[in-house]
Amino acid sequence: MIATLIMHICHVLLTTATFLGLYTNIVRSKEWWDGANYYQIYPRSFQDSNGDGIGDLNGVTEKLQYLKDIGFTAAWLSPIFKSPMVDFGYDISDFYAIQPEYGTMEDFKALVARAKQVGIRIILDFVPNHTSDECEWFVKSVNREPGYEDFYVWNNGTVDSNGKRQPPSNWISAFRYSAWEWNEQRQQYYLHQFAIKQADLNFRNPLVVAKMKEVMSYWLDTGISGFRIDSIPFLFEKGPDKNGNFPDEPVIDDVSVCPDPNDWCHLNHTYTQDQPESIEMVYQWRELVEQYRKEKGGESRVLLTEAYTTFENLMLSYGDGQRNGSMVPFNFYFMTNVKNDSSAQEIVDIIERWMQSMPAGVSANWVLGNHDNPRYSTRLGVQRADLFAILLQTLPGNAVTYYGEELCMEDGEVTWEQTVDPQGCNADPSNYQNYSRDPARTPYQWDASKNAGFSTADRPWLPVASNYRTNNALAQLRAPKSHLQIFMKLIRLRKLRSLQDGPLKIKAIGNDIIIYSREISGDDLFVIVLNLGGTPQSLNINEHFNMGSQAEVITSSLQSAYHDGDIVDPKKYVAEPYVGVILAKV
Ligand SMILES: *[C@@H]1O[C@H](CO)[C@@H](O)[C@H](O)[C@H]1NC(C)=O
Ligand SMILES: *[C@@H]1O[C@H](CO)[C@@H](O)[C@H](O)[C@H]1NC(C)=O
Ligand SMILES: *[C@@H]1O[C@H](CO)[C@@H](O)[C@H](O)[C@H]1NC(C)=O
Ligand SMILES: *[C@@H]1O[C@H](CO)[C@@H](O)[C@H](O)[C@H]1NC(C)=O
Ligand SMILES: *[C@@H]1O[C@H](CO)[C@@H](O)[C@H](O)[C@H]1NC(C)=O
Ligand SMILES: CC(=O)N[C@H]1CO[C@H](CO)[C@@H](O)[C@@H]1O
Ligand SMILES: [Ca+2]
Ligand SMILES: [Ca+2]
Repeated sequence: MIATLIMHICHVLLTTATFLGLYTNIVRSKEWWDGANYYQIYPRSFQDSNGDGIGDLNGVTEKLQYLKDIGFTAAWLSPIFKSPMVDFGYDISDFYAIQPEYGTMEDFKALVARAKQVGIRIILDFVPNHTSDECEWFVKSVNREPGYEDFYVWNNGTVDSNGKRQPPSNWISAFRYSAWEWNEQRQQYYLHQFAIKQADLNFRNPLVVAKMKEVMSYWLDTGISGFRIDSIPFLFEKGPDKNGNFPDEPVIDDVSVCPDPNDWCHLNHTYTQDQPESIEMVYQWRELVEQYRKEKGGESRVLLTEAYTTFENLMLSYGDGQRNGSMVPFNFYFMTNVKNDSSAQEIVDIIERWMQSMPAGVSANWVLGNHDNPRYSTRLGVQRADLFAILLQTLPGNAVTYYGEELCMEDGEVTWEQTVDPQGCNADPSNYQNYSRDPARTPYQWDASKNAGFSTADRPWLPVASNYRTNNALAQLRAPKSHLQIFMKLIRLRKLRSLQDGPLKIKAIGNDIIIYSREISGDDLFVIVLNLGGTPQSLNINEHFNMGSQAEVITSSLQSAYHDGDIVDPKKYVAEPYVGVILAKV
């Protein structure tokens, strides 16, 4: 099966190179991580190699060639470390060990070796904010072992007028309810910004900072190409005052937005999020990877950072003018603000704001999905999924793809009984669908066989989405035109000089049309036209970008009537409903 898949990919690669002249102008990028194509693998859902229903490292290893054939530069793996799995690996109990159900250290080494062979860089998820309460460090901290006493954020709490113990502050966990949990043994509360079993490390303790740097160096030594760092805004909380008290957070200004007092959104997180020290840590980690390269050689190691935060903080995580930070601060500004009903002008503004606000010498990045959000095919409409793939891949800088987006996978159906995500389980049967992240985590759809070829188990850990028989990788490789083939072409195009380095000129026409050009002087002129709306629109492209008398269709959305290689008159162009198209001046 795998062999046939790969054969099909080779076939596709040979037959899609219609615009041959273009492929000669491929530029060498400045650093490998600049202008790259990143792929997020959720290992639990990617490929199960041993039939236990859970994706694993050997499964990933098997599929590295497939990712390379699609054209990805690097893959980052959601956490693979030892964990009781209450938050599916974001609750690490041993930062130096592999979770047994995912494989062994030997399997991991084989994965890295195979990745080097095929030319895909491996990036690991680094989860510094918290550890599992089953982590040895936490157990030592509970026992107040020397060196570990203040590894976590501990506090006595208070006693109310009825003599009842109360948490130190009103802080709420991102997964609902108090962020403080009483520990009987130590007779103190500890802080957990996420699940009860995810105890926040105390980054105000230099021993913790040093320990986490040790963890990073350990994994860099295995030959990985960098880290994706989790939950930056949560690293630091406001420290206690001289009496050891933590301040309450104010309720949000407009309570009607989130009336539920147990819900995280009820409070204004002035003390538990976005403390300036958190970004300072990112700068220190950048220094670590730079220093590592100086000492050990090899190519540059990348940092990608995860932060749902203000626009200003996202820009600051690139660097503050004095110090460098993240190479790829995930552009969640794009992901959260591009909505199903966004107008063309709104999307253009979102893109331009990022482009114009970045500090000098860094590159943009574009993200539309991850394991915490509904898939963008579902969110923005499957009929527009290719259009958004075209947008993401033709903007300047780095593109980030969540597994399955290249197939336009949609959210799967997960019942209350099947849901396992703590954010879903902490809700109730009537509203878990508003919280559970499981629908975006269903298994990869490889082919039309049992469990979409993901697993031979009777019951995979999450059900496979019901449309897998028609929507899967193999079917898309065999079809004359498919989401995957469009996607592969986009990745190849992105390597061209005009799309790597050409400035972006972008504008909205009316409510629905986004039009932009990418061109570097002396090279190809590309014009991209996206029709967000459901009605066809005629336009004279030359009023915006002069394409002369003829333009070639390089690629377009699946449902488009245009074919790759068609020659069109730019003065009388018809933008079809929900269709994106890339044109090149002939
Ligand atoms: C916390 O409680 C313990 C035991 O009651 C007490 O010895 C300690 O002084 C308290 N710590 C603070 C900071 O109040
Ligand atoms: C949170 O508090 C800040 C000031 O401390 C205020 O400017 C902001 O509007 C508040 N946000 C919300 C959502 O209430
Ligand atoms: C930051 O990175 C730029 C290259 O992007 C480099 O020229 C500069 O020296 C770096 N600054 C520091 C403080 O490392
Ligand atoms: C997106 O908007 C269209 C109408 O423009 C609507 O038909 C569709 O249901 C919406 N999809 C979602 C996921 O909200
Ligand atoms: C789910 O969220 C939507 C949109 O925020 C809201 O309209 C709906 O009432 C919520 N449903 C439940 C069951 O909470
Ligand atoms: C996008 C992302 O990685 N989100 C993670 C942030 O951190 C929490 C806790 O570690 C996870 O639950 C999320 O999945
Ligand atoms: Ca398995
Ligand atoms: Ca924290």
